[in-house]
Amino acid sequence: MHVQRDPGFDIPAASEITPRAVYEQRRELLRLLAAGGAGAALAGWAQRSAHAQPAPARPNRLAALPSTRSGVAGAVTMEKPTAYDDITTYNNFYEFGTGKDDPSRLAGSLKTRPWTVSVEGEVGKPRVWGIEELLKLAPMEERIYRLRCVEGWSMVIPWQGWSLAELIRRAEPTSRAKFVEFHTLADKAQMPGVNSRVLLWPYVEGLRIDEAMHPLTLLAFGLYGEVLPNQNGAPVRLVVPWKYGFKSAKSLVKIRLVEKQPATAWNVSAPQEYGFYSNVNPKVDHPRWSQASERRIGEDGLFQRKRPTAMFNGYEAQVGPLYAGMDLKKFY
Ligand SMILES: Nc1nc2c(c(=O)[nH]1)N[C@H]1C(S)=C(S)[C@@H](COP(=O)(O)O)O[C@H]1N2
Ligand SMILES: [Mo]
Repeated sequence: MHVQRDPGFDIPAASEITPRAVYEQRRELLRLLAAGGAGAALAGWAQRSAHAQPAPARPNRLAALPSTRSGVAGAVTMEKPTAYDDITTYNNFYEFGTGKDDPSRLAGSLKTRPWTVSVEGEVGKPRVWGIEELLKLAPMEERIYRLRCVEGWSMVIPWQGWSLAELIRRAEPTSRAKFVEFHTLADKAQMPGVNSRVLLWPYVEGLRIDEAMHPLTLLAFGLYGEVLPNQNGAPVRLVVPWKYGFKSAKSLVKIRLVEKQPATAWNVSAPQEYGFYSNVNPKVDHPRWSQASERRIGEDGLFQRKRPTAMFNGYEAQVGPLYAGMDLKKFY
């Protein structure tokens, strides 16, 4: 028999499969049902399960962003989500500096209202969307994705968002639209890192159109049931779970459909290190870092073993067909 399993993780302990909050919600539901009034109990249950992964209570909570679990194949990993504190204090967001704690210390200066995202280029219906319009464009889904950084670490992040395809479809791409370019904000007044020359600003990323239209490609507005903290790319960012983290551009302002493969910020800065595709691939090493295994943030005890990295970050069943027949050593 062929046993299907998520290749991205070793079988987790039972305590990892059911996060405590979800387990306790279930217990509460059973208790309410036993006490009678099943209708009211179920209504309350449905509402609460809109936050399957609640953010921890703390003084400065961000606005709630309710969502329901995604039905997209592969969108919810069974792996234990990384702690909210780790996800929001260990960041790469070079517009605020290159240190891991720079974004959480300095991104408070980012103004996320008003905010617009322009969808343009090879489309029949170009349009500038206000952030409030985007928040209502499609039902918010909870997706729990692995994120693998090319530097050799990974996290599991519960996002709120919807498939980027929803937005692209509404723009009506022309037959010449072969790639999608993502431009992020580069404002020296709000972003101290933009004064440095580490990268060519603005930060630009790109996908092939079929990658951009894949249901797993996410436009994210929140994490842990709240709007995105600035350091994670507020108010809206891309998340492409089968590619290295740098493809998931933060604080998007422009989405441009184009005919030719775009030049991307990382590919321009170091072409031997960062290819256009940048699919997670344990068999193709980065010149400075092995990609065969990874360190899970929050698990870094002295004796913590490294986890093996899975092909396409564990999303091979869903996205493998996009690359049928391609030499992934050449198209890295
Ligand atoms: N605009 C912008 N987006 C960015 C980056 C950046 O420096 N600027 N860093 C990327 C990298 S290298 C990673 S690993 C992820 C990290 O996302 P996180 O901080 O939400 O975990 O964001 C990506 N998106
Ligand atoms: Mo990264």
